[in-house]
Amino acid sequence: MVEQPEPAGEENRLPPGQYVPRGRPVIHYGRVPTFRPATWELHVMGATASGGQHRFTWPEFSALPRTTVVADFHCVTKFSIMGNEWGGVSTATLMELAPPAPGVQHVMIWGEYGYSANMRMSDFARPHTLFALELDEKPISPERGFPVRMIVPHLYAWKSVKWVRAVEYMLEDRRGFWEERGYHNIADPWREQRYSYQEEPGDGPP
Ligand SMILES: Nc1nc2c(c(=O)[nH]1)N[C@H]1C(S)=C(S)[C@@H](COP(=O)(O)O)O[C@H]1N2
Ligand SMILES: [Mo]
Repeated sequence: MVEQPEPAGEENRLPPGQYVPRGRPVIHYGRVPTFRPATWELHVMGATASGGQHRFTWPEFSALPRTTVVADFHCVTKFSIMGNEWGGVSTATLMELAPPAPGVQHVMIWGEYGYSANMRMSDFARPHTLFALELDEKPISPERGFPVRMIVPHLYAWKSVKWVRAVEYMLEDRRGFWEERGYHNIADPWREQRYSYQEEPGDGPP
């Protein structure tokens, strides 16, 4: 079990400007895709160590060892959902099976329909970042990303890509869907990195 990223205590668990709503909102752009287990694949591509693409079928991916992460979830629209229990495959497990080339410092996560989010390798590789298949011990629901979504609890939730289909290792940083549309390249809620105009040199691609 991987516990909450910092701060772990009950106090000051809410990042600046966030509130806890009633219920658990669902938000995404576009339609909920249909899961087709026979054709579903997760691709690991770009700057891999082998130079080739790795593919995991649904039977392969769903059989990988799983971990549990308890973490809060912070949307840039200011709601936070506290204490979610996610079950899934750690990014460490994926990186062992499909390692990046030396020098890879950035990654793009791709969802269905071309949704994407970029992050630094250091954020992707944190111990509580995972490919979640379960929320509160049940398979995650279709509208929350079934069968697999990314969970990056220490960054704003648009980085937690639902319906993940590919991981692209990148030698240079590139902006994903919201990062191209005015949102912050790094997206640390504790520093309120909401919008790209707040970026400082080195936070994002020029
Ligand atoms: N594929 C995909 N993933 C996505 C989104 C999206 O539009 N498409 N929206 C993101 C945003 S902005 C948020 S706040 C969370 C919402 O997750 P939830 O519906 O489980 O609360 O999903 C993120 N993942
Ligand atoms: Mo969001």
